[in-house]
This record gives sequence, structure tokens and C-alpha cells, in this order.
Amino acid sequence: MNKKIAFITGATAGIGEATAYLLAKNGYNLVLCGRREERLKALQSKLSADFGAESHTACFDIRNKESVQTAIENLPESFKNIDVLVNNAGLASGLATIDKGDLADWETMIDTNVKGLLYVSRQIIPGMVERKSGYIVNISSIAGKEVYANGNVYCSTKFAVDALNKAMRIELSAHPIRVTGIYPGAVETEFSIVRFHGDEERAKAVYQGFDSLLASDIADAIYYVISTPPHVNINELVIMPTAQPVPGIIHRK
Ligand code: NDP
Ligand code: 8X3
Repeated sequence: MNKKIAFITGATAGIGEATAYLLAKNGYNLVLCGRREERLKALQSKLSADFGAESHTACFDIRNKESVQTAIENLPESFKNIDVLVNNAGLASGLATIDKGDLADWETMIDTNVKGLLYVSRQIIPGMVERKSGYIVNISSIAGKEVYANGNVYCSTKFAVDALNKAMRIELSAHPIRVTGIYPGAVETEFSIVRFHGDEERAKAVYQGFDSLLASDIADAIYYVISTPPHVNINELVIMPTAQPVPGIIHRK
């Protein structure tokens, strides 16, 4: 039997990379996307060596609609029929009150988390509709359920992902394409390094004194939802560290 194909955006780090690893381990072939080509190639080699998984690396910026279109239109024949799309690539940039926010940070978040997710989805969904099968996992955030101080624009983009997740499910379930939104709390990845523009000390402090989620916890959840039988649609999973009951409270040791 042909292996299923999963297309993962943001596979060069964090949640996307852990998901690629787990899906390859469980028999998927992969399209690995991100902007850092060496990381994509290194992951491709690892998945092949560890699991004999075949993967195609697609190095592009999801904010660039022409690049998205070209990368997806030019997928090799054996990777064209995408079974699972994991819309994971995203970021927070900055953490400031709305009167002090940086416009470039705002644009980066909106362009990546909302428009980029749409560009990729628009390219891939028609094939799923045509084949009458597919699974889409959208990575939102607890920030897409609850707004926290200084999160303003990041939260807005993740609320938008929440709305798009619901819209996709409403509009695609008839085909039948399944759609799940995942809403994690704090996961220790490169997320805070990116949010604080490379300030590793400040980023490290975010995760100090409590057990944050691991990227592999979210990968486990993604593998679980896509492994359910076809008549089951997990609409949403909100996943928090035990020590972080809501975004604004973290019980540190
Ligand atoms: P990382 O920073 O570790 O990984 C982010 C990934 O997104 C990287 O692979 C990066 O690849 C990719 N990416 C970012 N911008 C672009 C772009 N313009 N084009 C293509 N790829 C891009 O963070 P996480 O793994 O934590 O984040 C993954 C998702 O999870 C994000 O959507 C984030 O908002 C969400 N999330 C994270 C939480 C956390 O606490 N960590 C909690 C809740 C949700 P490259 O730089 O190579 O392009
Ligand atoms: C990331 C979770 O709460 O750090 O989406 O913004 S949070």
C-alpha cells in the first residue's frame, strides 16, 4: 500500500520538526517546508536513516504567494496527493502594549500566521476536494482562545486561525475533509527566541521554574487526531502545561 503523504509547514524547528519525526516513524512520507534549507535537508536525511521515510524538501517563505504556488505546483508526482496538511508555520514577533507595538512586527505576524496559512491552504485544499479525502490540522494557540496582556496582534492572528479552522470544517466536511484546530499553551521551542528577536536569555526565562509542554507533546496530539477513524472529527484540542491553567498564570517552583 502507498504510504500517506503529510505536508508540514514550519518543519525546521519545534512543533513542526517533532511532528515530521513522529509521522515518519509511523509510516508517513513527508513534504517538509520552511525557510532554512540546511535544516530541511538534515531532517530529510535523519527521517530516511531512522525510518526509511521518503521526503521532499520545499524551501519557501509562506508569506510569498508566488513562492507558495510554485513550490506546491512543482511537487514531484509521488508527493502531489497530500493526505494530511499541518498548517504549523507561525510566530510571535514582539510583546508590547498596543500603543507601543512595532508595525513591522505586526505585519510579520499577520502575513505569516494568517495570510501564509491561507496561501498554503488555498493551494492544497482543491486537490483534497477533488480526491474526496484529506485531513487538515491548524495550529492556533491558547492565544487564539484567550487574549493576554501585550499579546494583542499575536492573539488576533491566532483568533483568525481559530475562525479559519471553523470555516474549513463547515465548508469542507461535505467532501469529506476533516479539520482539527490545536491550541497549545507554552511549548519550549524556538518560539520565544523569535518573539524576542534573538534574545536567548529572555527567551529562556519564559520556560524557567515549571514544566512547559514539549514539541513532542503536540506532535503526539497531531498524530492522535489524524489516526482516528474516518467517521471521527476531533474539532479542537486545547493543550496546556499543568502549571499554566490560563495564559496569565504560571506556577513556577
Ligand atoms: P518555532 O519557532 O520553533 O518554529 C516555527 C516554525 O515556523 C519554523 O520551522 C519556521 O521555519 C517556520 N516559519 C516561521 N515563519 C515562516 C515563514 N514566513 N515561512 C515559512 N516558515 C516559517 O516555533 P513553534 O514550533 O513553537 O511554533 C509552531 C507553531 O505553533 C506556530 O504557529 C506557533 O504560533 C504555534 N504555537 C506555539 C506555542 C509555543 O509556546 N511554542 C504555543 C501555541 C502555539 P523557518 O524559520 O525555517 O522558516
Ligand atoms: C504561544 C502561547 O501563550 O506563549 O502561542 O503566547 S503563548
